[in-house]
Amino acid sequence: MKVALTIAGSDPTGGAGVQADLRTFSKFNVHGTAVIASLTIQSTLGIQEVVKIPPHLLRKQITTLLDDVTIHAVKTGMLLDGETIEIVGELLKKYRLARYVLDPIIRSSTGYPILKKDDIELLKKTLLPQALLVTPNLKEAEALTGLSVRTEKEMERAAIEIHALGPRYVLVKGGHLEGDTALDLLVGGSKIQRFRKPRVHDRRLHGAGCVFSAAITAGLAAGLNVEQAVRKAKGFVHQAIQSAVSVGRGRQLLNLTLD
Ligand code: PXL
Repeated sequence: MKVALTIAGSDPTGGAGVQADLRTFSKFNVHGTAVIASLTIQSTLGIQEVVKIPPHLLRKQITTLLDDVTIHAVKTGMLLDGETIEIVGELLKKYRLARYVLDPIIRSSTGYPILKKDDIELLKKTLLPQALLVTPNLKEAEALTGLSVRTEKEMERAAIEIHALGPRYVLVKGGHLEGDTALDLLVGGSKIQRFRKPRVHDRRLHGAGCVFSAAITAGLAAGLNVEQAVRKAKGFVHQAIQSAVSVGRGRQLLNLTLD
């Protein structure tokens, strides 16, 4: 059995965070393991509070699991501060986790701030160089580069700049671009590739980024290369968005129950 690991936040709605990651791993027939790095208190209406897991418990969760279980691919999601980032960076290295997808969560979809300026710098220094793939959305690409990232041209420039920081591949997600196409741009392996799907209008969503990076991670665990994993994940996310579900009064969640 292939095994994927998520090191991320807990989201009680099930739409994002480890809950969504585990369900996504299952859809790809990969066994899911999960280390909780932060707790969010939230509903579909937004985040009330976030709290980090104490560093010694984060470390112990990871070392206890990894001393036993072989992990074929790993993703990180909501890491709340510098101390958390340092521990994750150190342990990714120690356990030589090569198939690593970094979802650089800097703000939540509802605008709740997650990482401070210094934390972003630390993430760039300690996690980015270890990543096989990093998956910023437009806002995260702006925060990582200091550039404006609002057009296809600007996405390309930002992706190249982030690539120079050390990850093997960069996927800049253009889901929030203006227009009728959801364009994602993949830089790495000495080329630039574009992945397009028609935008699904009128959906205010929660968790799309988490599900996308989890789906890519599952594909990598199953043995796909980065390009294949991104293509398959994009199709999966597109379908899950098309049939998004309302379970509360706020944002819709991706439908992870499809056959
Ligand atoms: O969408 C980013 C995100 C990631 N992880 C957790 C979250 C959120 C957004 O709310 O709650 C746990």
